Amino acid sequence: MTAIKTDLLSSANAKRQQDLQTDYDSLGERLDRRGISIDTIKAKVSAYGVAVPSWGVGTGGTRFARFPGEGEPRDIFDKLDDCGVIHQLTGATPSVSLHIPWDNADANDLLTKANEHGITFDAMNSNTFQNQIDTKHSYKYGSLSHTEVAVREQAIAHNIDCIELGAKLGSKALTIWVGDGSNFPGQTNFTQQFQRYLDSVKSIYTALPDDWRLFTEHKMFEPAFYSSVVQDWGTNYLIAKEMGPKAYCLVDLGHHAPNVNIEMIVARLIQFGKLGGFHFNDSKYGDDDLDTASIDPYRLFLVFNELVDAELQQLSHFNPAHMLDQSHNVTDPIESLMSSAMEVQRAYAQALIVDRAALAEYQQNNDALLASQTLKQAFRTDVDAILAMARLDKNCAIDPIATYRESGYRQIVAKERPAVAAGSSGIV
Ligand SMILES: [Mn+2]
Repeated sequence: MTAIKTDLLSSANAKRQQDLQTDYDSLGERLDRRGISIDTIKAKVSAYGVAVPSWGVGTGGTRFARFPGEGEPRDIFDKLDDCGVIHQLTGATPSVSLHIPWDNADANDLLTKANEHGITFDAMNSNTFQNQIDTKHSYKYGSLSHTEVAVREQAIAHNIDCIELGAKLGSKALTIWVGDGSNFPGQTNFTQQFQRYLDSVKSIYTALPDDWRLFTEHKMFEPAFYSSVVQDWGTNYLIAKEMGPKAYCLVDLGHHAPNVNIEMIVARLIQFGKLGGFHFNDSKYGDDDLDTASIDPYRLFLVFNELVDAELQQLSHFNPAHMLDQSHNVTDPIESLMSSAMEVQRAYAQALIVDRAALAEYQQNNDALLASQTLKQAFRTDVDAILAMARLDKNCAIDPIATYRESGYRQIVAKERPAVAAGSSGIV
């Protein structure tokens, strides 16, 4: 199934193609002077993909309220349709990450729908941070680290269910989501709580197929506000280390205190073979779940600078999973996700054109100013034409957001999908 009509896409591209060619040739000439082949960069960008979270295509919200948009997806099949549009127009999001039980459905039905859109399934995400209709025990006081064994066993069993469904879908990773922590000093014994968590994760790890990876994600706060059981990258690294070679750390850009040097955390995890991947988003104050690169595109570029450096070294165990994880409270989620996927590609392209030989020499000679300027030169380069040409080559949209608006997709699905009540908050 093609969600956006191909003749509409072709005519939208035809209007923009001549200008794009001029911009691409001009950038190619400038990069050539720096010894960089624009076509090589384009090929790498073209092969790059970032996974879309199924929950991202619904409107998010805060603890205050959620304001659903028109044509909200009603179930996982609507969500996969929306994900299909994002990939059709950007060519940058070949896979979708499911969250269970929100997205529970028959594996064959899920595969059929994904195949219609030419997309695959990325990491499976478990949910033991809220009670579900069929959960016997409550997660109010935690899940994998709960004081009661029955709650822990229920949470472990849920994670194993996620692996079993994922195995049928071709997924190769499980990301464990927990809300465990505490809200008051003294509420929990830090050591015992973490030990219970480790023991539970070990049970999940043991059930993991040999060709799967286990991802854990650190988060400084929320939903627990005094302490989180996996509060920082140090604890996250300890988990991966304790579990074994299939366990890796995820870095969610929003899960750090303001001003934390995230690119350095990334470098440390790469150095010790434990970088599992990313949840891309941005933040201004805390875990705001803002659109990727909407606040600090330079930080995203600096993260990719570390990734490209590792890619060039061809390190073993370096195969990070890339996913968007953000909350769209005031925008059309499809537009935000397309824009964010392109921002991630932009940071990658900019990092690819860093003059690494020059950088290494400036570092060796302690030339701080020119080392910094070398990164800035790449960051300041407008690589739009590279991304757009990579899209055009794949029959995607030169301008995905304009084409999406011209298609009227949102208005069409708004008629097919009746509005849902704005009851629940949209924490993601
Ligand atoms: Mn996340």
